[in-house]
Amino acid sequence: MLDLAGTALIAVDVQSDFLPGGALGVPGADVVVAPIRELATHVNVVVATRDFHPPRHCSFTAQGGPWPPHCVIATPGAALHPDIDAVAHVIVSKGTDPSLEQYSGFDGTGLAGLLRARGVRQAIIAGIATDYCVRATALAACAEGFATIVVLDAVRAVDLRPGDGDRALDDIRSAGGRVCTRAKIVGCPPG
Ligand code: VGL
Ligand code: ZN
Repeated sequence: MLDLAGTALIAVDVQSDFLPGGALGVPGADVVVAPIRELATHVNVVVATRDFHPPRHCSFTAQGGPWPPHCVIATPGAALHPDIDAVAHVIVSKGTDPSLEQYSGFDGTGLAGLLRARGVRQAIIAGIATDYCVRATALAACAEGFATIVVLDAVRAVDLRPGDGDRALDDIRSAGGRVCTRAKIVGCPPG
């Protein structure tokens, strides 16, 4: 059981388009929902980030980017999973500027200041995808000075190249973050 005083849970991009069946569906990613819901009951602040793109975002293949269109504003694919929406105190949108990619929930969103203003010193990070937005958000949390913990059993990777997810976790550890199971964080089996 970790000391969870002054802790925020950041649920990264648990959205229809990143869940199985979505435009950029990550296999098995729906497993993140239950542990996130459970962790949400132990922390002071729950943040949900969402990828929230205009129709011709620079990350889309038609614009020369690497991804099919996904998480387009005002489409069902952009919707947060309802169970995550239900527990979030703060929703942070990113990737809303057509010409900017923002994998990190801290990138230009004011999230670090918002968390500090609420007395947060520690960030527990979970969600999708380990090798993109979870990685970027966790590295930024470390750089902003938050004690950072990624929940091993509440993240899933795209793994475009095999091992990308594991390498992302190594990068987070190298930056001073920790990677722990949900049970290790809250010290008990799921309720
Ligand atoms: C993400 C690819 C493109 C993510 C966002 O949330 O990890 N991945 N846009
Ligand atoms: Zn995106």
